[in-house]
Amino acid sequence: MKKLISFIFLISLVFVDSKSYEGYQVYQTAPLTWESLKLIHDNVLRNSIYQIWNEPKVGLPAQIVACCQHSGKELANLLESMDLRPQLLVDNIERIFQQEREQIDLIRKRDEFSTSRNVTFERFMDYDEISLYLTEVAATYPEIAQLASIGTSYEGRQQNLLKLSNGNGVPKIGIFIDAGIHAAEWLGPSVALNTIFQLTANSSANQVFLDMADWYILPVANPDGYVFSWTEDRLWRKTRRPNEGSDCVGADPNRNFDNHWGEGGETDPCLWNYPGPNVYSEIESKNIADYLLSLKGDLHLYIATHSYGQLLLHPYGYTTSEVPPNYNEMYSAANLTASVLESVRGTEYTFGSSGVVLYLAFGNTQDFAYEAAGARFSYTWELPAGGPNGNDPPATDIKPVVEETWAAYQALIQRVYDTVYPN
Ligand code: 0X9
Ligand code: ZN
Repeated sequence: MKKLISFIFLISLVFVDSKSYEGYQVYQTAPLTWESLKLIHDNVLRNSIYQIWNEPKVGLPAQIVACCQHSGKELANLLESMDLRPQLLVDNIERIFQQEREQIDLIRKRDEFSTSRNVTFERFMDYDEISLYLTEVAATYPEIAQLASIGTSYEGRQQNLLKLSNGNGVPKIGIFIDAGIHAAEWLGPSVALNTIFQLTANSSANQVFLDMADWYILPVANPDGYVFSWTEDRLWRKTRRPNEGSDCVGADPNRNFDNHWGEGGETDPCLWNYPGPNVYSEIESKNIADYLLSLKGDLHLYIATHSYGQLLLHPYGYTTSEVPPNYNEMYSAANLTASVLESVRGTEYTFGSSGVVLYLAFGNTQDFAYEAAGARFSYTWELPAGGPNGNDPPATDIKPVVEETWAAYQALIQRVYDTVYPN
């Protein structure tokens, strides 16, 4: 009983004192064109009083956060002046986060200690729970699973990576999957954890994918940011390194890689996509880069897991005036993957070169893995959204998403394998 009480006390501590989004609103625009996307970038997102709810994408409505009613009205007027027909989508973000927290607490209480060393897809898992699960997998399946840290974060947390390999001598492809580089995107780690679950606890059904591939899975690429998004600010995206001369903390680790770094010209640390003061100012990005480079020659498929947008993006992200040499290969594999995703339960993904489908992004992991680490197939995988909530879906949607994603992985991996080892 004493144990139970201290456990309940502990979990209630997790959510104490976090930033409140009471009164924060989300405005949604009409679907964007190239012109209006540019207007949004130049006139709205460059103003750090507005926050992004999701990244604006051509063909989709933009969703922008303002606090609170007063600047909500100003935002609405600004969007109106751009002819973007703003509508109030969420009138109090805190209510959504409140429900999410209650749901997590409820399931934790229901499961008490029983699942503390297990994985769950009924709710999101925090950093410690994920670390514990990875340790447990490595201990339970020592013949195929190895836990390693690729390095230490700014605040001293491990970037835990699970390597899965049966080393049976059949030629293999190398697959690297990361998630959680953007802290607030909680759905990504769940997908990474399901991949681990499928290849271990469910290995009899999935044997073939261990025969075909060595897997390197990094479920929480940005641990400090991830912890901060659980304890302090649910919408936190970046790392947690303080910036000299600014109150704004961190940089976008997905803009900090040594591949066309900083060409977007963002120098304000308060921006959502601030690339940092220099290449690899963020130790988390440097650790990932070093690990990817160590796989060079053995790396065939790279997947950066993000949420959200239902997009399968491949290089280049830094230019629209050129396509990569094996564009057709990557495009066609994305096409196949999207068709499987649709076949499971109708989820429609858009696919193509990142810079064309989405927007230019410099110094990102997908271009780095492709150009510097030699991944023949390299994708940014933007998972589905949470309906009108935007952002991450309610916990009840985690299962269907991880399931459809696993089905799609199977087709993609077979395709990559057949391309690398034809006949
Ligand atoms: O902006 C990003 O880093 C990714 N989108 S997110 O909404 N998860 O932040 C997309 C990166 C993909 N690459 C390019 N757009 N070039
Ligand atoms: Zn992201």
